[in-house]
Amino acid sequence: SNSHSLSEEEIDDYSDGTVKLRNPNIELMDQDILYHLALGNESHDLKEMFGDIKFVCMGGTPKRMDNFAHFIMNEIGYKLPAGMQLQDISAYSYRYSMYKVGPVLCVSHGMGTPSVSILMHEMIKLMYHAKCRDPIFIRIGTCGGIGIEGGTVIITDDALDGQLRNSHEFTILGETVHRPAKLDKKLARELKSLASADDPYDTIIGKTLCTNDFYEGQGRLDGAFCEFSENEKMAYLEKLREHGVVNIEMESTIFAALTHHAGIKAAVVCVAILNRLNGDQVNAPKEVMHEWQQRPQILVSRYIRKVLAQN
Ligand code: R2B
Ligand code: URA
Repeated sequence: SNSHSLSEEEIDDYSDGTVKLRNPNIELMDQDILYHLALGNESHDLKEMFGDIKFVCMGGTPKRMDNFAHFIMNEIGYKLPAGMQLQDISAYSYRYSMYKVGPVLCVSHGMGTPSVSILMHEMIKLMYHAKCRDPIFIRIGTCGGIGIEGGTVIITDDALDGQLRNSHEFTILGETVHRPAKLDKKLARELKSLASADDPYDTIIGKTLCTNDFYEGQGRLDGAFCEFSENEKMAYLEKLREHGVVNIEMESTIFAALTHHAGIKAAVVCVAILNRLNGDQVNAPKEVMHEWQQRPQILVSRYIRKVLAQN
């Protein structure tokens, strides 16, 4: 047998692209129930159901992911068997919703870090059980722009926590643990390259601030509570801007940290639904909002089509 252990790079070279779990307990269990997805490796043939997944797209709301599933079905020309409708695979979890369109899995993740964290554990285990090869995870979301107009598409290059650290802070057995919130820079640049000069909006790359709250946590004056002045709020947003932060949302660090920890390539693409330098209330008309929310989907669809055309 080998006298030296393999370096991480060597393991990568020999790996078949399947997702490895950094948890020795799972393979010793006689069954693994993915409770919040209403799936399990004994109750379902996960390899048969999900083994061909190449792209996992996540967004906050069930409706947006249902919408994305139908959109991407049309974009990649995927046909359901005659008489079939897209089914919410996780309907009986009553937590998240999940739609499969050929190699694309569309999943809702709810709002904020805890909701995304639970989902990521189960999605990464799902990739493992299903023996998916080199799946790519992409979050398509909404955000507040900082000096960036509503309707602008923003690709995250670095996800920062509320203290501007490029990591996600976990509390595990009562101890604080930091994991790097790293996204795939090459994937971010590739997504950016798919923006078209003909798009009637801008697509930019920048740093994203991830907070644990929408109101006080994002420096809003319009929550149920506010104990800072408008000047203090504006000074804070200005400080963020000087730091290169272009948008604020609530999931990027956990999404980046857990995909990176699992060795999965990931990207975050959000549309700004307001410019926080102009206010706090989200007041764009619903038709405008609907059109804006399709923009990250259009970019991700171009990417998926490009990759599928190469294979
Ligand atoms: C963006 O929008 C939600 C808050 O309105 C939150 O999930 C986020 O990151
Ligand atoms: N999502 C956020 O987290 N913040 C905003 O301002 C808008 C959407």
